[in-house]
Amino acid sequence: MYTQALNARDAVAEAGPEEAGRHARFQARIEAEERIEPNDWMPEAYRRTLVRQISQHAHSEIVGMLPEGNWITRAPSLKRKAALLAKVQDEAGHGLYLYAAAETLGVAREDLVDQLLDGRAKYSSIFNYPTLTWADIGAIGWLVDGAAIMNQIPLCRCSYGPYARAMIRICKEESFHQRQGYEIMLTLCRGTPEQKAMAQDALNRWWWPCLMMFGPPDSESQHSEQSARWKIKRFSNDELRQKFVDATVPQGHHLGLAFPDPELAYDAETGHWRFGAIDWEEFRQVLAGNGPCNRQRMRQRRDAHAAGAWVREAALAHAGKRARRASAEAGPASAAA
Ligand code: BYC
Repeated sequence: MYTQALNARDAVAEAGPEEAGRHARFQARIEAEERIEPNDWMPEAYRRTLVRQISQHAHSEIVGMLPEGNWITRAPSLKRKAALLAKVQDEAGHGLYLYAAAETLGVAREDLVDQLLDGRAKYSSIFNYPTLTWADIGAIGWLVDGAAIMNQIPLCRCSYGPYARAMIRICKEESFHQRQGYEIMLTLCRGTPEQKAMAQDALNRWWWPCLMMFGPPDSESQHSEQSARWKIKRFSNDELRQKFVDATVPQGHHLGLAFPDPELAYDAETGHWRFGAIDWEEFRQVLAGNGPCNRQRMRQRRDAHAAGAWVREAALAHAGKRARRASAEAGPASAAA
């Protein structure tokens, strides 16, 4: 546990007084709530942590397009199809802002994408579950985007400037996604008994995986302590999970749905909803590549990447041509300057 934190501290202790002074000044800036910007000095471990988290976040947005993309051609009306298309496009945009934020840390987007495609980088466990009915699109918006917002609002105050600024726009769009999902659930719950049963079935299947989105319990979270010290994380995995449960249970009851957890109960003393034990073995299996859809998702991403190769080549050739034309037009004057 906390090996990364110990290693980071040991490395500083061994590095001598000058290095230790730099680390102390960096930590003082963090404590003073200053934003760290790309050209500022930062500990290598801070940079690595951000590259890991931001790139995995970007991959999640990109892989996250697949379960919903599955329903674009089968949305029940033109209005629903247009909203779903726009949501999936927003997710592509979020992936791009996040890759751009990661690039400010000196990594190449191509390398990050390779890490996803060859299985070295993780993406959110939640996107390895199937979307079996239209109600799953409602449940994803309501629950998955709801969980994402809970996790991401504090990231708007993350100590690293480019990540924090990207999150502000992402959160605005995610809250619209959450509302469109809840509205789908509301429509189904006010519809026929079959539609309500479909909504209930979606809640039954998505509830527990959504609680896993927040990551392992605090007692097993390797990165939390150091990330909290660096103010990358403002709340622990368990704190955010509890906030999500507290916010979501009344919303489910308003829909007239039951949560698939016999132990779910309101604790008047603490003001929180208590919930049953999470199946962490299922989480470990999904992270190990053995979830219901891991192989399908990675196959689809690899195929899409290969199919898009000509677009990337054409865009690079076009950019090269424009750059050559601009430098020819600028002519010798620009060379002299
Ligand atoms: N799935 O020490 P911990 C979205 C990994 S996209 C997979 O607690 P940390 C959306 C973790 O990476 C949602 N892996 O880590 C898109 C670490 O492994 P590595 C994505 C997980 O970083 C489209 C190990 O477990 N959101 O919202 O302190 C449509 C130990 O964990 C998961 C983000 O990425 C998981 N669920 O905390 C709709 C938010 N949980 O890296 C919606 C940004 C943990 O050492 N990320 N792991 O190999 C974070 O806030 C943090 O990285 C986490 C984990 C809370 C996720």
